[in-house]
Amino acid sequence: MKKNLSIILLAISLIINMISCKPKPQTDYTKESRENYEARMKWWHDARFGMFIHWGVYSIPAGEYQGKIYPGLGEWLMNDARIPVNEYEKFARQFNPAKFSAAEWVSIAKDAGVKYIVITSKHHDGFALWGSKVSKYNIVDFAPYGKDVLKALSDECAKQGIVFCFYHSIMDWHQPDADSVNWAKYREKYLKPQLKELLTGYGKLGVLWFDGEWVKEWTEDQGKDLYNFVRNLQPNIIINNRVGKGRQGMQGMSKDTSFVGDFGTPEQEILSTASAMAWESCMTMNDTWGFKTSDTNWKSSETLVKNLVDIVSKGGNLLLNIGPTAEGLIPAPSVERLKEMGDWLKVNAEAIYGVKQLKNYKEGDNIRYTMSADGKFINTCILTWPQKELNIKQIKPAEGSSIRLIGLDADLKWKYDEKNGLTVELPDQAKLPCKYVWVLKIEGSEL
Ligand code: FHN
Repeated sequence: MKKNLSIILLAISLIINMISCKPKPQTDYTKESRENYEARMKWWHDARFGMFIHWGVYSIPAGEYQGKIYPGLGEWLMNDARIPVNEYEKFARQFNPAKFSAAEWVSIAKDAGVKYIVITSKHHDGFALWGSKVSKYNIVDFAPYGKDVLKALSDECAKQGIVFCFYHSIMDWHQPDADSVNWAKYREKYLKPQLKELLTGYGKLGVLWFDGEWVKEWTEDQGKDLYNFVRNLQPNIIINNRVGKGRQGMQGMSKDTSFVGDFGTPEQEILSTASAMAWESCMTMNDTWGFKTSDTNWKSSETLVKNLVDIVSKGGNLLLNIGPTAEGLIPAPSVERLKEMGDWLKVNAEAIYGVKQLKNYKEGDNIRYTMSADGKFINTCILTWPQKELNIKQIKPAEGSSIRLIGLDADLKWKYDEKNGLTVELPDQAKLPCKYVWVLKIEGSEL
């Protein structure tokens, strides 16, 4: 009797085991409803401003190899200087960013008004910034530093309320299997297992930002498969269009909606007009992504703020890059610019975060519009100060609307008629609340 009972119990436990070990059916997320897609994208649309971080072994040579400064991008040095894998590995052996502080990086981002951070978990050179079990070519096992910087950043982002995201290169200059003969093996035994580590070891991620998809081995079908692989591990994650083959060069938007990916990725460009597709411009502050000592061609803070305003008025996001040094420091010119952007955003936050797009997002070259989420207020962003008054034709103020310059506690005098439009008397320049791009908040509607 006792024996029979144990056999029955054993059989039950075997059945339970079989059921729980059965692979979970994979969902095809490329068939998601529009409603679901929009709900998933909401935080990202509201965020508007992200920080891109290109950091890796290339920050050691910083654009120079064997006494020669290479003209290309800092992070492309391995390719541009034709550095053999075993030679490049010597840089990895030295990677010891002793001054890296996750708390400081995230504070700088937070203070700049950034809402999400996208860091290169692996760039084209194949070096992993986390303690990967798939390959020893990583910051914990291969470099003297020996610590997982992604873990430190992910913990710090959670603490400071910043959404944490990864950039990941599909192509790989280090992995021997990443060639046309062994591509399937590289994809299944290396690329996906590494991604699984990232998607299961760092909490809830905001975005997976793929790149390096232009290699001939990569196909749209593989892109769709990878998209589903990622979303089956993190269903609410957002994935850029470089997961597939849709993007059209640096303009970055997908050829059409049949291509996989949640948003377009113009690179070093701002779309010339708004788009029905979600998009994010990724841009550098100088001319390189990865740190390069000789690159001092910094954009001014004014240009960066104007770019942000222009992008947001057209319904896009800005992903602004920093390239930290080999010591683990954010270059001083970047820190300075981020601080100035943060100062501007502290005053003008309501014109940027969570806003909606107008049908006509601009008026002439000097005005960009955004609209409050409830549709009640139009933010009129003035790019060049017009002195005494501003005349605009595309906005009709609500009767009795008080018109104010954001950051200045005073009602401005205005008049409106159908023929001449809206004329607002502007405050004295000495009283302005910021150094560039001023915003008039108008209760009213678009004509
Ligand atoms: O080759 C990369 C480059 O190094 C950098 O990462 C940029 C960022 O968008 N993307 C690639 C080129 O499209």
